[in-house]
Amino acid sequence: METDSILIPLVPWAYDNNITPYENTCFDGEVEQYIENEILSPDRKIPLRVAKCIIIGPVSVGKTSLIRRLGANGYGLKQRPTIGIDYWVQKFEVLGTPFRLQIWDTAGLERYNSVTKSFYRDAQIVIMQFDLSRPHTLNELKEFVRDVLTVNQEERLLIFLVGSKKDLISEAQCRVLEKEAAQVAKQFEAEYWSVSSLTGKNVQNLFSRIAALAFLKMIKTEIEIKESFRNEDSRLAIMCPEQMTPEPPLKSKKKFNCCHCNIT
Ligand SMILES: Nc1nc2c(ncn2[C@@H]2O[C@H](COP(=O)(O)OP(=O)(O)O)[C@@H](O)[C@H]2O)c(=O)[nH]1
Ligand SMILES: [Mg+2]
Repeated sequence: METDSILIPLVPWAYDNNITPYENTCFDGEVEQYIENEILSPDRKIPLRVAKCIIIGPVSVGKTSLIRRLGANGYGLKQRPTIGIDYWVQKFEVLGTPFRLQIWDTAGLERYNSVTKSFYRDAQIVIMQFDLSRPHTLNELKEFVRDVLTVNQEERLLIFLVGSKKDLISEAQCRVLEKEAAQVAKQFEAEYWSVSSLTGKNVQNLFSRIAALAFLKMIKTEIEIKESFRNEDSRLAIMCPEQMTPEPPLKSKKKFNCCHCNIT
């Protein structure tokens, strides 16, 4: 185990089970079995699974602070500065399997409306962030989301709507804003979270939930692909003997292979 990883033995709870399209999600028997047999089997090298997570939203809603707060918890978050875009890597260990979230930040480019397509491209997770202490930022978010969806296919994305700076508002104000946010979350099929990067409230829970759902989605896709190969193999094995046109007799006795049929 890597010492600086966040451990995820179970899928963490959603912030509010009524504001998520991913309710009742868990690591089921099929996933556990796949991990045990295909990933953690001693004779296999474990490939590193990485998911790209982008954080979008208006200037000053606290995007950079959210990532920094995750790093400040003392886990293995590393900053990788690039031109115009920063990305950080957070290590996780999900059900004993190493997993990484690559978290991309716009590095202030949103100010000039010049976030490039490469920022959005191939993202598996989108965090749409607004500032609970400036409710108009919730509406401003919609424009950013449109850009993401034009570059990525919607069904590939896990979407999270995050209201930040919870420490600046009262519980009563928070409840009102969460009702509004729930409607936007529904519109984009997103899961909602209220967080504070100042106090750290819910920051690690949010990213653990993101990592668990992203990992689960990746493993489910791997299982599906493996299943489809297995089905294709058995289909070919059935088709092969009947579809072979008889070969003329061979002069020398030679062995050759056709799919899975050994014909001598
Ligand atoms: N009180 C409070 N201030 C915050 C919080 N998160 C960020 N800020 C402040 O909001 C301002 C903008 O934050 P920043 O992370 O740079 O926003 P970005 O432009 O979206 O990356 C900074 O002054 C932060 O200190 C929070 O959770 N609570
Ligand atoms: Mg920033």
